[in-house]
Amino acid sequence: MEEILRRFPLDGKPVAVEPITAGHINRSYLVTCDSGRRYVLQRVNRFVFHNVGAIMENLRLLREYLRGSAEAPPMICFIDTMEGESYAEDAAGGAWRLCPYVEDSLSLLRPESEKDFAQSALAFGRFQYALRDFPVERLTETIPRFHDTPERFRQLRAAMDADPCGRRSELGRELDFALAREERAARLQNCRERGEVPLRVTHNDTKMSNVLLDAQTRRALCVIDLDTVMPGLSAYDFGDAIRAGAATGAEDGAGIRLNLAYYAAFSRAFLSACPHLTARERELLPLGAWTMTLECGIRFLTDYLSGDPYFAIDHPTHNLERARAQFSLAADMERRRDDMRDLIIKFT
Ligand code: GN1
Ligand code: MG
Repeated sequence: MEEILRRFPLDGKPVAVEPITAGHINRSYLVTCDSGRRYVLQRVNRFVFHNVGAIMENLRLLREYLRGSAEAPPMICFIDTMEGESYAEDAAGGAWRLCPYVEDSLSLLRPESEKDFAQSALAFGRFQYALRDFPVERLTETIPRFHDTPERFRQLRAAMDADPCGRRSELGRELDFALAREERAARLQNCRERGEVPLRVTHNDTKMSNVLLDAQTRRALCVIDLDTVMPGLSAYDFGDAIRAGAATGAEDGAGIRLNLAYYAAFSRAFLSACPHLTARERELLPLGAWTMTLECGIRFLTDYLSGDPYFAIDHPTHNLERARAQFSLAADMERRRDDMRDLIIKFT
């Protein structure tokens, strides 16, 4: 890592490097220099992101666009290498990038109050609003068909057929649950394909931990983890945030349900930050929450069947527990469908 750090223009000499454990995909480290300056060094997961250059180019385009806009939310800037590259490659083909650590900030795994969660809604909502006129076709899809739920079902079926670890036989109930919902789970994608809703610049990974809060005031400072910023639907960002934050427990927690008060707090703030959404987009937000939850469960289940090549796990059945938790949350959303719809109407 010393070798890699030498390639970046640091303010001082690095004296400590500690792993940051949040996040299932990239590996991140907190770097402290003798000057007191701190940085985040990150190794991008190339199994997940095949084209690191495209990610960095997307970020450059967004930054350039937002620089000129008064209402623009702040964005973290990566620091170019000494050779002027946006990331450094190591001998093993690893891709490393560096950004300043935002001092006095917090990244919460889950919201600790309705206020925290509403702050994340404002941050993601403002991000989407500030980019409402950005020409989406200029962005590269860093992971093609990322929230194409029917495609996620195809990947699940392929994993069921291949069954490389012999885990399929353990999964009766989980597979039944998912497959029984395949048709409804395709609705959002169908709306996209029929052009019922506009393609927006979306973040696509809107968990609470991807917003930095001011440690004192707990107001949102900025959104982070912009690797999956791509053309998408507003319902993806609303939906994934609800999936991750409006649950009664952790992402892998047994029997989690929908926290309706958190759902309400998020909806109110998100709608206030996104006055540009069309009536049809607003109508699809609850379906987005359910679809993102089911889809995430399917992705965890597919990874479990495949021997866990994608998501970092803490123990062998972790992805299975995550999938079960997401399905439990999706089932509860089915029971709360009317409430979810009514709250969107109320805050419109
Ligand atoms: C991954 O890397 P991280 O933790 O921000 C994943 C998201 C999932 C999330 C589930 C690129 O996000 O799509 O919703 O885990 N990111 C990617 O916690 O696949
Ligand atoms: Mg991410």
